[in-house]
Parts: sequence; structure tokens; C-alpha cells
Amino acid sequence: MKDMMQKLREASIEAVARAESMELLEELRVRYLGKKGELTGILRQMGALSAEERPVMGQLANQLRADIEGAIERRRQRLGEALLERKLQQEALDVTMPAKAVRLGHKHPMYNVLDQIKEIFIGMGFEILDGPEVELSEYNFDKLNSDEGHPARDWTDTFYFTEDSRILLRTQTSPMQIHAMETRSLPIRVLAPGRVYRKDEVDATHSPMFHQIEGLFVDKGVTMADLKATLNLVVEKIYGKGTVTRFRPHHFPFTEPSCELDIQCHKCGGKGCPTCKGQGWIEVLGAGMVHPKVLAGCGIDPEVYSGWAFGMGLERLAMGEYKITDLRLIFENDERFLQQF
Ligand code: 2U9
Repeated sequence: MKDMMQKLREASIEAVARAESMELLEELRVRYLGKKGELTGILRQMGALSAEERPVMGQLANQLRADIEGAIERRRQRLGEALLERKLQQEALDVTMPAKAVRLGHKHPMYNVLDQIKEIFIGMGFEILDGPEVELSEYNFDKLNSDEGHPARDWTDTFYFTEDSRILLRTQTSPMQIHAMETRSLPIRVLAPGRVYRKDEVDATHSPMFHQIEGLFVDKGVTMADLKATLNLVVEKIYGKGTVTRFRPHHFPFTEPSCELDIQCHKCGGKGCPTCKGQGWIEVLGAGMVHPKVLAGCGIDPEVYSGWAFGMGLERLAMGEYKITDLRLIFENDERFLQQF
């Protein structure tokens, strides 16, 4: 029996030392020390021993069990370390490898122009407005003195949501100023930039969605002289000191009198060139004194208060400033175009 135990010791210690996986180690434990294992098999024969031999063999068997268990545990630890080592090597990070470049975007060129204009007006005490793009016809047309029958109200020009033409996509940013006049206390100085929608086919100068910036100032005693002085100042800030302007009479339903503001072409000094299409002048915006009917419709007494307003297309302004010749480039977001700014 002693010999059998010695053989089991040699065989098991060697097998454990050679085991190359946790699974195999577990198989060996079951084979040598399990309930139906080899050591148990040897111990079953204890019955045949004398009363003196039994405790000696029992002690030897216990020692053998402890030794095999110890060998298995040491091997398990060794295999665990090797496994970890291999995993660490496989997952090793090369911290010296060059990092992937992070491609940073930047502000869209049109928003550079918008921010420049916002800054100018904020400096003059104006507040920037934001408002809904889905509006009531009442706010987009009626309260702006564009009655039924006005060409802009036609279904071929405006995106309506309802058969009764009551709800629409705003065609101008003016409804924001109507809301401001109805809800704010006087005087009012607001700048209203935002998207507007018109049923236009896309081409180099048209898009069914574009951006407008409108400004409004209402107080006691405001005159056309205030309008001209303020807009001349704004033009000088955008186009440089000494830029020559002219105000041409025009007609808008929401202003009376109305005008358009041109700047003298900075490229040719007014002689006529491709930049100004031979005109010598470049049209910048439309403006005028807020129509008394519009003021009254918002609960402001036109006998006491007066105001000026202007409106301009943001895309057109950005195209002029950056010499962009096709409106579609502003919306297509082609990186080759945007990266230039
Ligand atoms: C209120 C009263 C009056 C805004 C104005 C214009 C003249 C104008 C066009 C410029 C190019 C629109 O984008 S465009 O097609 N706008 O010429 N806009 S006066 O007048 C207002 C606005 C709000 C309550």
C-alpha cells in the first residue's frame, strides 16, 4: 500500500507539473483526489490492514492528499500568472504610436457674418429675438399690412399647412417683431434673424429656405433721419469707413415711406465692374418707417410713437462678403468649400 501511495505521488506530482491548462488541472484533481479517484481507491483497501498499520497509513494518505493539493494549487497559480502575462502582452498599448488627428470643425461662413451683425446691434442696445418658423397667416401677412390678394400670399409662393391658409411656414422674420410689439413695453429695439421659406426653385440665387435679418426700433419721435444714420453706421462697420451709400425710394406694404439702401461698389468705386454687374452700386437691404397701420394693429398709437425697420437677406450678404458666386454652396456643406473659411 505504501508502494502504491509512492507511485501515486510520483505520477500525480509529475502530471500536475506538466499540466498546461486550468481545465486539465481540474481533470487531474478529480482523477487523483476525487470521490472516485485513485487515492480514495487506495484508502478503500485500509480494511485489510492491521490495527497498528492503519493509523500510519492513514497519516501517510493525509500527507499525500495535502502534497497533491499543494502541487495543484502552485500549478494553478503559475498557469494563472502565465495566462495574465499572455493577455497583457496581447493587449499591450504602444503609447509612442502617433494619435489619430482630431478634425475640428469651425463656424459656417454665413454665421460669421450673422455674428458680426449681431455684435454691431447688441452694441447699440438691441436685443436678439428668436421665434417660431411655423406661424399664423395673421402674423405673417395681415398684421404686416399685406391684405388678402397680396401676391406673396398665393399658394404658389407660400408653404401652407392648412386648406384655409391659416397656418404657414413664415415667409419673412417680421412676425417676430409683431409678437415683440404686442408683448413688450416701449421703446423697442430688436434684431430678428432666422430661417424663412418661399416656394422657389433651387438655382444659383434662389432657395426655398433662406435667412433674413430684420431690425426694428420703435420710440417717441423716431424719424427717417434715425434710420439713415443708424444704417450708415452699420454699413461702415461691415464695409469699412467712408463707404458711400444711397437710399432709393421703394415700396413695401409694412413700411411708409420705404426705401432700398445701396452701397457704392468698393471694387470699382462706382464706375461699373463685374462685382456690381456694371451698375456701380450694390443693393444691401430694404427699409422704411413702420406703417402706422402696423403700429396700430399691435396696440401702439402711431400719433405718439413711430419706428423704423429694415430687412436683408443673410445669404446674399455673406456671398458678397466672401465672393461666393453660387447660393447652393452655402447649404450643401461640401467640406472642400467650407474648409476655405
Ligand atoms: C415690422 C415692420 C416692418 C422689415 C423690412 C424689408 C424692408 C426688405 C427684404 C430684404 C431682402 C426681404 O430677404 S429679403 O428678400 N426685406 O426689404 N424688410 S423693411 O420691415 C418690417 C418688419 C417688421 C413689424
